[in-house]
Amino acid sequence: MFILPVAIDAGGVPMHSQALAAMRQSIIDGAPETARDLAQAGLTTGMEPLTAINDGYVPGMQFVGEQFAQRMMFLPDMMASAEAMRAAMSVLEPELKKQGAERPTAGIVILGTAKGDIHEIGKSLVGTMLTAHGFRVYDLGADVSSETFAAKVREWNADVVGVSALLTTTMRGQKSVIEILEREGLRSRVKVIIGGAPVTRQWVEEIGADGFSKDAMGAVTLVQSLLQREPALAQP
Ligand code: B1M
Repeated sequence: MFILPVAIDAGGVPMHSQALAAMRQSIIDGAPETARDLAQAGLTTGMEPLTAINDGYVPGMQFVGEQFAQRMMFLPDMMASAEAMRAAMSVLEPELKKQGAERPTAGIVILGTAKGDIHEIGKSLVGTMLTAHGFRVYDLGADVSSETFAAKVREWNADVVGVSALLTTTMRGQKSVIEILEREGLRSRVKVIIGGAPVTRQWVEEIGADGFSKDAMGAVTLVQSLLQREPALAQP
């Protein structure tokens, strides 16, 4: 069994730290019921949903990824962890969405994961955060063809299209979305943002995207900035 150390805040006082440590551990253990119960308990005790996600569940998922890379954990472990993450998000997501529900629409964003790529947790988190900040988000899911992205941009008159890719092999789907938008004369009317662990600034420049972000909150700042016609914020 893998155990992460308990985080202590700057003053040495454990703030929600046991709950956060348990949340991380529920992801590492691949325990959906525990993950869901802990999320519910966190909300009941006044924990912000974002704190639970960013300081509890996501670090657990990062740990699982590192273990997988070192062959200390295997595909079934990763699948169980993803299931636990989904269970936690099923509790936290509605809370986050509520926070954006009363605001007028800040813009229309289409999101999806590139063709051939079934990683969807990070992309869904980006969608949740955008929704919480007042954007109307159409989430196309995972393994989405470039043609579908373009068709939906046209159908929903989107302001922004966001393409996630977690695999080095599926990053080319991000390029292909831009190529199809150009071919169909849609590129000038929609901003294209990309994201996912392997995405770099160099890749953004190479394919001519409007920006990228390393995390979900960065994606919100990026979209806000792009829609204010300000220079794109791209994280290093
Ligand atoms: Co996969 N997987 N996986 N996997 N998996 C990775 C990505 C990997 C890095 C693990 C590793 O080797 N360390 C590796 C990719 C290596 C590479 O290409 N460089 C990998 C591999 C190899 C694979 C398979 C090929 C394994 C196999 O079959 N042998 C396979 C591929 C399947 C496919 O897609 N065709 C596979 C399968 C799976 C599962 C199905 C088991 C599961 C996905 C379940 C699901 O999503 N439904 C899974 C998981 C869970 C992971 C790891 C462990 C975690 C991903 C995750 O959810 N992270 C991952 C290792 C890792 O990332 N550390 C790994 C949590 C999430 C909150 O973070 O997704 O990074 P992330 O999203 C962040 C940012 O990237 C950013 O904001 C998000 C929130 O902060 N972001 C955006 C993401 N999208 C954005 C879009 C934006 C902006 C920001 O704008 C549009």
